[in-house]
Amino acid sequence: RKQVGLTVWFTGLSASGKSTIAVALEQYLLQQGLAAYRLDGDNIRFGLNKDLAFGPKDREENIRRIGEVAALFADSATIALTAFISPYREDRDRARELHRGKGLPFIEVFVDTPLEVAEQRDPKGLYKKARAGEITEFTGISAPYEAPVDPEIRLTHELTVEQSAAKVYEYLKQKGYI
Ligand code: GGZ
Repeated sequence: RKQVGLTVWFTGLSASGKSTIAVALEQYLLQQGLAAYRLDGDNIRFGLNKDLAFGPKDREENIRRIGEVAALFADSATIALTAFISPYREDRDRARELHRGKGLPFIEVFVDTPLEVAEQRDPKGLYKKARAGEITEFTGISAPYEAPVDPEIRLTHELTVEQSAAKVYEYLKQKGYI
C-alpha cells in the first residue's frame, strides 16, 4: 500500500521540546519503514532561509516557505515533520490551508510547555540574553506567541519525550494515515 504523505506541524516556544520530540518521532517512523523527513532550524534556518531574521515579516516568510517545502515532501508521500516556533496563528493557518488545497493532511501539534519551564531549561542561554536585552524580539519575552486554539494534538511537559512522540504516532495510526 502506498504511504500517505502528510505534515506534522510542531509549534511552541523556544526550548519547549519541539525538535527533540520531532527527532524521536522521526526515528520511530523510520524504524517502522515509513518515509519521514524533519525540517528544523538546522536544515532550514541555516540554508534555504538564512536570509531571514526574527522580525514579524521575516518570521512570516520563514513559515510561508516551510509550509511550501513541507507540502512538497508530503506530496511526495513522505511524512514531513516541522519544528519551528511558528508564533503567529495566521501563518500556521496559511500553511494548513495550503495543505488542505492539495488534499494533504496537516496535523498541528502544540507543544504546550509553559514559559517558566522553557526559561528554566534555557539550553542555549537565549532566555537569559533576552531578559538582559542582548537579544531583541525574543518569543515569549519581547515577541508574541499565539497559542493554537484547536490543535489536533496538545502535548504537555509532564509527558516524557517518548510518551509525546508515541501520542503523535498513535494519532496517525488511529486516523489511518499510517
Ligand atoms: C525566538 C530565536 C530568536 C528570537 C534566535 N526569537 O531554541 P532555539 O533557538 O534553538 O530555537 C529558536 C529558533 C527559532 O527559530 P524558528 O525558525 O523556529 O522561529 S520562528 O518560527 O518564529 O520563525 C532559538 C533561535 O531560533 N532564536 N533568535 N528572537 N527564537
